[in-house]
Amino acid sequence: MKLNSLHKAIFLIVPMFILAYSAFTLSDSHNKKEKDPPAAKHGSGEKAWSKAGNDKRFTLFKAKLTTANENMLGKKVNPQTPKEAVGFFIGAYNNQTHMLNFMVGYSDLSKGGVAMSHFHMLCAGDAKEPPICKPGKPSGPIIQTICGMPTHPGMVPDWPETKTDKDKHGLAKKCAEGTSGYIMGKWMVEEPYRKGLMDGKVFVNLHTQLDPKGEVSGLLKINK
Ligand SMILES: [Cu+2]
Repeated sequence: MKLNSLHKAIFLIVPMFILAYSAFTLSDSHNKKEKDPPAAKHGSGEKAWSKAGNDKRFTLFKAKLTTANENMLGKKVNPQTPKEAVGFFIGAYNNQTHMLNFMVGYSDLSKGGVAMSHFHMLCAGDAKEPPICKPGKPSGPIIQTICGMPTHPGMVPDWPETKTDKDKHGLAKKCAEGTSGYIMGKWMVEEPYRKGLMDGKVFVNLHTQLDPKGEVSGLLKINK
């Protein structure tokens, strides 16, 4: 089965990236206390994953990105979108430095692959949310570009006005080419979004030419 082999590939590859990223994050000069070598430095990817999961300095996140999730905000994918379109997100968030090291894998997207990708906030519209959320109105504004950017005005109507042009260029300037692939990056999560991240309100959205509003998306959930 195509999907099964994708799952296997992703779950074999991902722990190795986590391993590499954990080491990277631990050596982060933001926190001088962290002089110990990363616990996950030796051993297999599986061990690295489970050890990172036990490490209190990290919160691990996972998400499955699907076309069905695009209905979250009343969006509908194009009927021509491949039925097999799917993606995964996996990330290690350093609770001390607030750096989220991540990988987004995807498969069988529509022609052209990822045009742009962002972290969005799922806003209920209640008064207790970050200023980027519109009071009294559910919305899903971009809080950080992963790759690409809106290619023309109005393509992403919720673009935050508070962001600078520099921020708009995102964590990776260009999205990876192809209908299947992966994007890696790291995001220093700003204070207003940290609670939302922990509360499972941040989602990743992959936009394509066929589905400019989003083809697959998924909420980041803490891996327990
Ligand atoms: Cu987006």
